[in-house]
Amino acid sequence: MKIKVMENILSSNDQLAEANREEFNRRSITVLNVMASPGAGKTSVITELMRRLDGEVAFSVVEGDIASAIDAEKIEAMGVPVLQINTGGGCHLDANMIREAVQELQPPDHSVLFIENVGNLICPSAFDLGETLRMVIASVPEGHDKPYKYVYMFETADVVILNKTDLMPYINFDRDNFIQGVRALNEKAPLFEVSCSTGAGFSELVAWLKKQIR
Ligand SMILES: Nc1nc2c(ncn2[C@@H]2O[C@H](COP(=O)(O)OP(=O)(O)OP(=O)(O)O)[C@@H](O)[C@H]2O)c(=O)[nH]1
Ligand SMILES: [Mg+2]
Repeated sequence: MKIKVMENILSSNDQLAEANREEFNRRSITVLNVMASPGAGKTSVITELMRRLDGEVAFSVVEGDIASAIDAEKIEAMGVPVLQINTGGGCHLDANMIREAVQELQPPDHSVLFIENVGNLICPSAFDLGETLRMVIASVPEGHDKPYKYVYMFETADVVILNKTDLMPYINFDRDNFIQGVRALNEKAPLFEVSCSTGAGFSELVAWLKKQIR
């Protein structure tokens, strides 16, 4: 019975996600669903990308957290339109939340919308939001084994980012093993190794993002 309920929830979410996707396509809005563990660097990567592309394209951001507006305040301080969703305990965003958020935010045509999902590597991957691209961020302190454990997250990624590479000298992180784990699940997604602290790897990531903008 429980499985049936879950199937119904997912299929109604898929319908709403498809409607979101149609609207994003019609209005040429590039939507990135940013997913990662708590603290892996979702907000840091989003803010660094927006800083580097400042003036080249319009941005808006939806922030998903169980509680607080800490991340939304950081985005607001940059002068970027932002809407915070508090899920009140829910471990992921869903397509209906994004539909309502977009009605309120009204991102302009040809803009980029970042959706920072709730921090975890499990639930967010099961819920299509209607995004253009799924961005999955792993970070060095979490360890190289994450792709082997959180398979669906890495399997369905359109781009994988390894953040906090500046910490590589201090942490027992097997880079080759991490890359092998990602590639065993996902041959296509580009993989960028970056550091929000030093800026390493960002010029390549920015060049990739520019090519995705519609
Ligand atoms: N050393 C180092 N620290 C980083 C890097 N990127 C982010 N951090 C730090 O890691 C911490 C978490 O970064 P956030 O960007 O807030 O991570 P998040 O994934 O948005 O976190 P939640 O929204 O709480 O899930 C902050 O203290 C950042 O300053 C990096 O490349 N190197
Ligand atoms: Mg954050």
